[in-house]
Amino acid sequence: MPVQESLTEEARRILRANDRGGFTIPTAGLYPFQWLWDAGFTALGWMQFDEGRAWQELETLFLGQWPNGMLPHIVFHRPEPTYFPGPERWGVTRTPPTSAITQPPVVATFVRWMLEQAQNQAQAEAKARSLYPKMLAYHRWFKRERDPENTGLITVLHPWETGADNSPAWDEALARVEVDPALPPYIRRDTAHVDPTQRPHQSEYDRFLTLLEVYKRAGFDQLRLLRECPFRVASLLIDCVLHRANRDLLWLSRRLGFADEAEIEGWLEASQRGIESLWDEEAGLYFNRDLRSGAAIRVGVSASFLPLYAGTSSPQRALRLLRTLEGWARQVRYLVPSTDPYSPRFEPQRYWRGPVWAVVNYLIALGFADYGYPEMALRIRQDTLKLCEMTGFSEYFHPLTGQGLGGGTFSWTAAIYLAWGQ
Ligand code: 9YW
Repeated sequence: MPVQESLTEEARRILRANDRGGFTIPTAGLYPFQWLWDAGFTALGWMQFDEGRAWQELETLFLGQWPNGMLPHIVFHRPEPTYFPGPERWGVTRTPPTSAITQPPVVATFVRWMLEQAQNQAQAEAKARSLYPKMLAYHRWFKRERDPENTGLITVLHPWETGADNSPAWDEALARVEVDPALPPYIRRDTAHVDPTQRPHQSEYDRFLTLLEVYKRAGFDQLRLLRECPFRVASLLIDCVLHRANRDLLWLSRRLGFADEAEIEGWLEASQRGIESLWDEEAGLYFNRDLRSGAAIRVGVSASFLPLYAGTSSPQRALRLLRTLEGWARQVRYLVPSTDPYSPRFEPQRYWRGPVWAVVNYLIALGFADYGYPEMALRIRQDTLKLCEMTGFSEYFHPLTGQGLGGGTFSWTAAIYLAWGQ
């Protein structure tokens, strides 16, 4: 299915309109800052028509990196009252202000892809070389502060870190977080921009914000939070994205002549083991894990297919995943719903509880292609392009009707259209 010229133009127009000078906001009003994994996808979109601007997106993102290597999930480059919680609520006194948690670490993978496809190789190599030590510091932070016992799985401390905030996978773990009775009052901004039926519930939001108070009380000390944080999960999105990012960091290390191979290979061995321990033979899927109880979180989500993208699955498991997704495809019109459509928790219009997200589709399709299933990869690509063509570049889409949901004129959806159109 060829992409439409006029929509390619529209996608570029969206990136330009959301450009705030060096960083691209996901969408005006709802998300007026720079988000970590959005920046990766968006850079790939820029790469299709303005390489210099693409590299700048990542350079600007790293202005928010902490001295300990952590790359925060939001960089608040300049004040914007339309979003909550902003920098005051996070209480991080840095310039630029940032949040205190991270997000799926896609950057090293995008740097590799950008270097591979750059027309201007000299520029790309110089940029990749200057980003490399920062990415290495970030990945070292993950290992040192989020997997100090070398379990092969990263401990995630907030649903926002997973990128899939209100996924039903977090329901029980989040319900165990007792809402802080002294939680400072707040006014949500998200439901002023988007229909509340497409957004998380209030009870979830209270817990999201309670966790911020927990971090502040712990002085953002990660090792202390590994013991004390009431929300601790292993997230397939984080682990699989990090595994692939480490493979790509290893590739970059070799390509650019750095000497960190042994260290990165050690991480990969551990995460290979960790991710494969999340396999569930009966369900034919990978499940997230609750690290407080140690139990598998037995609800299928779109991230359940990401070990293909990571490259950790065996061919047998890959075939089971294919069959599982074919089953899901009988229940919905557009792939890939963010929650198993057979699950009683499936809500086709609510955020990460059912709708289709273009960025996750991109990763899942790559995984199926890597394992020798080009038909499934093509089906996912075609569904994604069709959704954009039918209803525009929405934040997410209804998997039964194709309706565009959440915010409109969304940067990472436009970026995927550009990247997939090539
Ligand atoms: C929030 C920006 C972000 C994404 C997340 C998505 C949502 C809400 O929007 O987060 O308030 O941070 O869940 O994955 O990066 O697009």
